[in-house]
Amino acid sequence: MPNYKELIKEIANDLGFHQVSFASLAPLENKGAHFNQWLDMGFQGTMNYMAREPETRLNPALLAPQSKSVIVLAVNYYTQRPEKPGPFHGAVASYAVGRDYHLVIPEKIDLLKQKIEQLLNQKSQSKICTDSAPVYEQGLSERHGIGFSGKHTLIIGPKLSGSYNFLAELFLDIDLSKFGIEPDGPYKGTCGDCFRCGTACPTGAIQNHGDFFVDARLCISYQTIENKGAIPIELRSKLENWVFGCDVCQEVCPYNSKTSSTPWIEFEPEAGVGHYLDLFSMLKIKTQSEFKLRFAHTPLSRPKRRGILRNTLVCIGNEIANGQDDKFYLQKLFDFASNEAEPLLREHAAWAIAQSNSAFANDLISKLRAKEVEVNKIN
Ligand code: B12
Ligand code: SF4
Ligand code: SF4
Repeated sequence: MPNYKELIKEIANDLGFHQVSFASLAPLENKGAHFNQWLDMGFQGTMNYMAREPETRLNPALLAPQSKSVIVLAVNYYTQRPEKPGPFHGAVASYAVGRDYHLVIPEKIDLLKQKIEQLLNQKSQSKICTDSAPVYEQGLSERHGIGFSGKHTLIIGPKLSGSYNFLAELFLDIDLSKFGIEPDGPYKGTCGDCFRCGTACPTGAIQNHGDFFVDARLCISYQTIENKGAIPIELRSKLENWVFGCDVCQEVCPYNSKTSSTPWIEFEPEAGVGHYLDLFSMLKIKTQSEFKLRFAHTPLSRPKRRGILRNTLVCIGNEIANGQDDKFYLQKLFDFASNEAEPLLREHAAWAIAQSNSAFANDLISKLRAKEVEVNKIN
């Protein structure tokens, strides 16, 4: 019999997936306690979907009951971050600079599926997941050799392929064991004594409670992407310049020091929003439909206009706090706050103005108070 495992790995590698593992559908029993501890500590915040269907998350067979096999894949999304173009530019996390991976990855996996069907001469019902279903993607990846879990909780691949990777799964109703394909074992890697990610994290989100966890409520990625309400006042300055997501724990990781660039043009900055957003130009987007036109094909569509403009105002406020408080910028914020219909955005704009101690800023704040705009000044 041909070595089907190697042949399928070669096909997937040629498509750009640098890590390919054959996984078992058996429950992730050893991960149950860890996952439940994370939920018990409330670290999921308002991501209620994380508490739904815990049985499915820990038992991949329940997700696609007709499946007999699952292939786990990793693809690199990294492109080098250029210097910040100037003041009032907010940083977009690397995973989001190009086209939305929820759109790109399934297309590529569908190609892989067709090629597998040709190779095995067998049609298959399939299910493709990438951050889109209750699958414990990191647990599955860890158990079957995609990489090991770093203290920042992300999967780090072998041979310095690092952590700037998306994870994805192809569930098939073909019994691959009939083709001599058995599940892959774990890859053994370790962080050793390193805790650079935890030390560098601006908010202390990476925590050791016996196991390492991320308290999502403190994570800038959660606050800028998943949180639908106000950014907590005490976290606003910690967002610094991150307008969408955060890469700090990955930037400092030694396993990312030799990361190469993504093999797919879809993940290059030209295919999406790029590494930085011009913050004041974001404030010109007046409606959700205008926002959708510009961002629908990118991961930034998730928090909608309301979420992205809220983040934008926090980043502007942080630059103002760092001395960029010319009257010109403060006046622009005032005009925005005076004309914006959304109370959440008016409050964040007032907060941004209040980061300046100038007499001009104080005057604008008084005017906003007179217009009954909520003002939170403290940091
Ligand atoms: C919820 C979620 C979030 C939440 C919570 C993150 C978290 N760490 O729990 C928030 C919104 C904060 C988030 C942020 C990000 N996310 Co996210 N997220 C998810 C999601 C949907 C579930 C993750 C999960 O199950 N969390 C629950 C907790 C309990 O799991 P865990 O703690 O990570 O468990 C592992 C470790 O703790 C570790 N572990 C356990 N014990 C011990 C002990 C030791 C000693 C060590 C070292 C490790 C260790 O083993 C566990 C299994 O691997 C997955 C997609 C999916 N369906 O799985 C994507 C996913 C994890 N996210 C992803 C990405 C890219 C990100 C960001 C980098 C995006 C960004 N740049 O802003 C950040 C990274 C922040 C971080 N350091 O985690 C990728 C990660 C790819 C990879 N290489 O691992 C995923 C897999 C999506 C995908 N399909 O590619 N995310
Ligand atoms: S993404 Fe940023 S805030 Fe979240 S754990 Fe990593 S460094 Fe901390
Ligand atoms: S920075 Fe250090 S501790 Fe954190 S994931 Fe990388 S190797 Fe592990």
